[in-house]
Amino acid sequence: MILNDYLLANTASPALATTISSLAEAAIHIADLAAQNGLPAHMSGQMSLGAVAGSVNEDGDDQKQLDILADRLIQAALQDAGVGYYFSEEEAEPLCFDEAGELAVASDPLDGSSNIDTNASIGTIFSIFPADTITDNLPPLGREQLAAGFFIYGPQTVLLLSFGKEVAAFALTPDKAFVKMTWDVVIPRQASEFAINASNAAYWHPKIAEFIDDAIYGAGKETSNMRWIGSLVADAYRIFRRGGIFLYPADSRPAYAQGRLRLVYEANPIAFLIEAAGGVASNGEAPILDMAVTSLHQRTPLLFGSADQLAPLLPSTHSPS
Ligand code: AFP
Repeated sequence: MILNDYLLANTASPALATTISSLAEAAIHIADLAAQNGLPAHMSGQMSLGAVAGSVNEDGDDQKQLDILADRLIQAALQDAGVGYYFSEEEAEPLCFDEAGELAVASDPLDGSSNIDTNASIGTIFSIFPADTITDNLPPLGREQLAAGFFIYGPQTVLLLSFGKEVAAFALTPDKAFVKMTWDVVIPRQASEFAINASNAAYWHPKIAEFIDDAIYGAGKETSNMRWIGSLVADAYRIFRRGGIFLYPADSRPAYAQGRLRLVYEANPIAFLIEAAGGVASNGEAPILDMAVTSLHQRTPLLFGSADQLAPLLPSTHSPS
């Protein structure tokens, strides 16, 4: 089944189907650009896409050439689709394309951009919600998303998409069609792989430190394995494929009091997918999808993946259904 047929069969909203289809077209261009990174300019027309563009985003992150190009491609796609509002990690303020547009999109146009020049998998994360749920220029609770997904640009370009009930995976074929994969996207409740940036160990709060110590030295040491790619979409994709957990917790550094990842552009769409696949996604106290959005670029601690494996780090009230 190709993506557009899946969209027709799984959403009653033509606007939602058109928006996702337009994002897919933009993703094909972004994948092509990433694949040309570092080629002589006369071949690709682009300088090194991992090069710092000389600007910073609202979070103070250096913007790479591909960050900016991806943001522009996403903007053009959403305008073509008639989307009303666009919230981008790369834009200080929301953009209004059409006050009458029924949908709004939040996106991290190029997640993992510090990996562009290392040829590690990178991606585009998106969240779609009704434009009339925007309050004080802010998106609604993550639980009110109509759809969410991400494209991962790696050995394969794959779209993981959910409308809330299941997660569907689509691989990009050589003739540039997104075709549904024969993969039942379900996260096992128990697994033994964990993903965390261990270079931050000196700053972890005791609960995290004890949990990781147990995985390395304690009862879990025989089976545990660790992976950290440093690209959220790549670490998340592995968890969708074989389970495990991802931890980017708050730590004792002032700049990381709320972790590193952004609620609107990263945590909410990822959490929407994770819950639809039977996993859990938490800030350590409560479900990500129930977190109030208080500022556009707010950060949140982000723990997600296999429910039973993550349970020791979550309040019992947050035990997955
Ligand atoms: P970049 O987009 O700056 O590469 O950041 C990637 C990211 O937002 C997310 O994709 C990773 O999981 C996380 O940051 C990696 O953070 P550390 O570099 O602190 O490990």
